[in-house]
Amino acid sequence: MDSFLPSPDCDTISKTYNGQIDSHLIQKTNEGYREILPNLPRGKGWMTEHLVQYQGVWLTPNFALKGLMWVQDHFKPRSTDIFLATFPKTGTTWLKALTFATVNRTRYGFADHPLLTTVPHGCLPFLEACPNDLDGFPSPRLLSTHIPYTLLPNSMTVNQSCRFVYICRDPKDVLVSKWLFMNKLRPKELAPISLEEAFELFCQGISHYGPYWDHVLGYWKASLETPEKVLFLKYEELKEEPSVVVKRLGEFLGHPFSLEEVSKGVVEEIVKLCSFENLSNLEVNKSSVLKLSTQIIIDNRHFFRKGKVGDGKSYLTDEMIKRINEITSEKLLGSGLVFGS
Ligand code: PAP
Repeated sequence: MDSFLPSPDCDTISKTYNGQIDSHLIQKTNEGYREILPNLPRGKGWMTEHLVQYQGVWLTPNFALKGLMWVQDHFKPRSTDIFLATFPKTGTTWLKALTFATVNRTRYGFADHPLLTTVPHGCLPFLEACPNDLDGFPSPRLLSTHIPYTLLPNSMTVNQSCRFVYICRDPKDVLVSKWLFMNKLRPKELAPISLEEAFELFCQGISHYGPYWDHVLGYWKASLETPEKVLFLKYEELKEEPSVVVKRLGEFLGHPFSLEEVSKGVVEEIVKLCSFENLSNLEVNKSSVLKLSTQIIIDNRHFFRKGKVGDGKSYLTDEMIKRINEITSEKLLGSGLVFGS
């Protein structure tokens, strides 16, 4: 199978969104975008000055909103597509690495694996960022998205047998990881946002692709209704028992590990290759950058901070922890989904 997809040409993507490549469909999305933008509710941004609320979700007014509108209007899914769906800072980088390594395990040796020289985000394209490029990609396509399940077009969720792998994480760790990350990316002319401010915004749901709890619940419910289509994972479980989760991942993706592979330690090799310790110490992840658009260029090292469970609590006051736990219990009540304390 041929799943190693080259990193999208992000310069092209950004030109596309800026209207410099004059495709009819891009123009249509841009027209719709210009029409709705002025009337959308605004909230304070974490990385950009503002976020806007569209169909109940908070998005950056340029990149994320246009990306969502494009996907809803024009994306053509294939029944073989596999999407890694995440809310930012819940384990996207790790899940990308594990999925890529699992699906391509017969193709690459562990000594000269693409993940040793390419940031996981470069191995697996971001759906919202590459509208023009995807048609030419071979099947099965491995793509990632931050779009909430409920906002995906029916062509992805109902009419096709696309599969989704979702990973969630304790909201306290998501909040703190996100706050530290976004302040690094926030332009110098905007004052950094304080933890108190970030906390308030997060609790009100005003964060990229937020509210967080709605995002999680959308995929959680879909995983209960159609478990063959949506695999729901937790960052904490992955930390606790990575080999068990990787085996589940292989099974779900239609690449189950054989007894021989298990006895030869292939699962453990994948876990080791994709571990925080390994990836964060690679030269490419210490010194290269990811160009998501002409405006958004991110140092790869920012995707690897601590990679720990429970680190959020060391930044938050007892009062903050209590409040966020209460919101979480309230929002998840009756869903069957729980996070640790
Ligand atoms: P993104 O949304 O910007 O892609 P994402 O990868 O979802 O970020 O989340 C980053 C978090 O995952 C960071 O958590 P921290 O801030 O609490 O440390 C990052 O350190 C962690 N992370 C990245 N790679 C790994 C990995 N291989 N194993 C475990 N955690 C990881």
